[in-house]
Amino acid sequence: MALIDIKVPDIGDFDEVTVIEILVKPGDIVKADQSLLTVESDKASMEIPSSHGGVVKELRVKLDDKVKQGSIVLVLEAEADAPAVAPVASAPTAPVAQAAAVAAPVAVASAPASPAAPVAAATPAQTMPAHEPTAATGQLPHASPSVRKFAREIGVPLAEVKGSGLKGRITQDDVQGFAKSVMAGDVRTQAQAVKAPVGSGGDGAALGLIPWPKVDFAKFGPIERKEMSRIKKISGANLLRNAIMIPAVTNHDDADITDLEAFRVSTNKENEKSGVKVTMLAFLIKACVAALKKYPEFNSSLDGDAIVYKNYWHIGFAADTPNGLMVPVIRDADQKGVLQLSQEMGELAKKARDGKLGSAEMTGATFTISSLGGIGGKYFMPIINAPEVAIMGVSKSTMEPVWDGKQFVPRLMLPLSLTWDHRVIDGAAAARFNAYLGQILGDFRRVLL
Ligand code: CAO
Repeated sequence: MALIDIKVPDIGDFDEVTVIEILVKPGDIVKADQSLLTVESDKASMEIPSSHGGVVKELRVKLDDKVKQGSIVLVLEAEADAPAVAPVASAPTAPVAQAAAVAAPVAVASAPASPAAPVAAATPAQTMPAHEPTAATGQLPHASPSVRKFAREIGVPLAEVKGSGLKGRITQDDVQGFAKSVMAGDVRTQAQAVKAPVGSGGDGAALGLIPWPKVDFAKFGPIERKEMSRIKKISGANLLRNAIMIPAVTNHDDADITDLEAFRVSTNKENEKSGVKVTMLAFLIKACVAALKKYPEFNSSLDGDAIVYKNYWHIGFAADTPNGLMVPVIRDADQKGVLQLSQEMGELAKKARDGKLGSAEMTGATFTISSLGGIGGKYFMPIINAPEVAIMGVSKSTMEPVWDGKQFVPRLMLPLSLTWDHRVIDGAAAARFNAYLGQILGDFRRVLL
């Protein structure tokens, strides 16, 4: 029987990696391709498999040793006539691994498990991918590929598991323990916390937050308890997810709608008998469509690493109903005039209030407008309606003194609040979008340009 040196194979772009886990000991019988140790760079971890089957005679590395390609890991008494195999390690989970196509068949790094990350099968053409942290903490959870695989298989989000091993390393027992506590209801995963809004049963523990305050309100005065409507529960869960997951920024601006409001009032006088009242919101929809066409990233959605630009303009508008907030959608708003938009909005808002909106009338929006103008207030920060990437909040217009270069003149100013997803849109684009929208509202003939 031959003694064989088992060496570190090609480890991609990394010069040196650290031994963080030794999975075998002298005397162990190993099979070809079985993992012998786990090594880690500052970016990822991977397992070093055995190129032969046999008995481990001598370990040549210890924990925390630095090794590189060609370093001898251990000496193996190989099985008689056992053929060597090209060492290929466990499957990665990061999408980035699919893009890596390097010729050498080597160990493949594991990336943090994420529910969103598609599982890619290991292929000999893959090499160690650069790590892209997808965990909510932004930290790469320390765990061996076998533990990652196990966590993936039973659906445990590794980023939320606390490691009990060396330097906080997550072991299989930690994963099992986490799964048990979720089943027992002691712990909520982030996905569960998002499904149930914090405050309505969610305790935020999975987000590392202190518990939601539990107060016996009756101790301080008389109370009345009412269950939330179904719509409120559903919209609450969606709003919470969108508020947590989207890096959102709001830009405030004012638009001069003095002339537009005068035109709206006179149009309504002329059309009194038609029964259709032209609303400011209909003009806003039309103006927003023009701005969306000029700045298409506002009419897009994120899909993994890609941005999907939509060549249709379906505009959602927030409607206040007795049962809670609803967002009916006006389809193909670019193809409709202000009169038709006003009429459709009136019909959809009535349906929303009567609880008669069909699901087709609430889906497919590419951008949303939330108008509180009929009620009051000055600026607010609307929450983006995912998977859209922007939303326009409109407040009540007021007469204000505006400097025209020579004097202050009374102008009707409309407060605009544009919230946008910073992953897709930059602040400069948001400022331009608002400025352009302001120009259109200031002189609606620009829509024709
Ligand atoms: N500034 C000043 N006045 C405004 C205005 C504005 N920006 N927008 C509307 N108004 C006026 C209208 O001209 C109307 O006045 P008149 O009756 O004198 O003509 C009055 O306010 C009422 O308007 P409206 O609210 O009936 O009509 P609308 O087209 O502005 O809005 C709808 C329709 C469905 C959006 C609205 O009824 C609604 O539900 N708004 C609430 C939306 C909401 O809740 N958003 C927040 C979501 S986040 O929780």
